[in-house]
Amino acid sequence: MQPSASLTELLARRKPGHALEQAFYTSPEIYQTDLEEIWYKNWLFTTSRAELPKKGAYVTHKVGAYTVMIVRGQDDVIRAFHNTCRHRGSVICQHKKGTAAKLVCPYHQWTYELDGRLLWARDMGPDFDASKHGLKPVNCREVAGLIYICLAETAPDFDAFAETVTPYLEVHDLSNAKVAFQSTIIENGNWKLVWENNRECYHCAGNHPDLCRTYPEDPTITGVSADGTFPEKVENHFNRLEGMGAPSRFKMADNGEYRVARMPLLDGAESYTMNGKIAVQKRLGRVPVLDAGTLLLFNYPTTWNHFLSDHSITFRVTPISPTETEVTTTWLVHKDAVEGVDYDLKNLTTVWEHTNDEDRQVVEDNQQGINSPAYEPGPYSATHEDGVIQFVNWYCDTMASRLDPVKLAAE
Ligand code: 3BY
Ligand code: FES
Ligand code: FE
Repeated sequence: MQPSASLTELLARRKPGHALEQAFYTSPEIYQTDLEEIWYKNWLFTTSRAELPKKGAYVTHKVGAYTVMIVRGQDDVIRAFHNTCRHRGSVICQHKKGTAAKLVCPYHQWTYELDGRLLWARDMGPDFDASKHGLKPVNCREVAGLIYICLAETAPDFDAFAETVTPYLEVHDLSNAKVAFQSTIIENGNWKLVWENNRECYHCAGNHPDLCRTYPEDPTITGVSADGTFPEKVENHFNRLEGMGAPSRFKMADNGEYRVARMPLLDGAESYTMNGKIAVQKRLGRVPVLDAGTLLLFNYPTTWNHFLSDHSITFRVTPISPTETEVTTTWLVHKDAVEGVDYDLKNLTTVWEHTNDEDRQVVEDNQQGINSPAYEPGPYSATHEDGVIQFVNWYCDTMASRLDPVKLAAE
């Protein structure tokens, strides 16, 4: 296949510790290969149980050429299906989200049960076997209220991730959450630039005045601790919170795909608000102290998250084109918290609304500069950008192994 041959070359000649060559951020062929080798094969975070609050609730999600619906059944099990009718292929759910008693195709009204079985198809003749025309399932797993899908026929292992993160997430009680607010923005940049930006705080002091009131610029907080050690202050935080029953210690997957750690915020800060105090009085979760910091979870290629002592925030990354990426941010609060009584929506969302917009701007400027023929990949700061180096290594290693599995197996 032509594009993968040249991509293999580009991967082979890349300079470690440096930004990638232009084509990785602009080429339609590499974008297509990213979709096929990563987005159509990995587990992808899509939504949370809180976004599907009752039986029949659904959300749809587009990933590359696929459109998927994620549905809460009569049995409260959350399932995912390809959003393409088994008659002549129309999309079934036309909306981003909603609630339905049955899944009815808008074209000729073939009607499916929430578990995907075809219930009704008008005048299809005596030989028609409805049981052979159920919706095509998509792999779907839930971990502590977070819903992941995988578009591959055979999904990679999910259990190791689920086992690692479940104890960390349990104390945040996401099954008792509701959505307080959701924002979706398009960043005019390649999805890898969105990630590279997320994986460092080298840019924070210069771009995030509101976030920097509470979030430490310290690279050991955002990064991946290349040498495996943490400053005494962070170690003390891990020990203090673990002693109170809130798992906190830094853990990362062997292949670098995910990392979890409960990190301290700046001295005295409790949550991502302008004054650093908690935003929600009826708190989500059972974290024993207000200054528990932020439980950071990233899982490539779709999500980074902040789980706080009073609320939680999920972020979902979706590629739209070689130079456009959607970022959906969801603020989760306790299901019984009342807006205007237990929390003020503006107070809850301001810091990350601003931060997202500031990140959009730097990602778009980054893309614009990379589009220039004069662009030349520069070196990452080993001190401040070890998280970026780690992301780029994960991306390149994953692509190389999937494009040339035979060679890798022989090594
Ligand atoms: O969202 C994150 O994980 C961090 C917080 C600050 C900017 N970003 C590096
Ligand atoms: Fe769905 Fe005809 S395409 S009912
Ligand atoms: Fe940022």
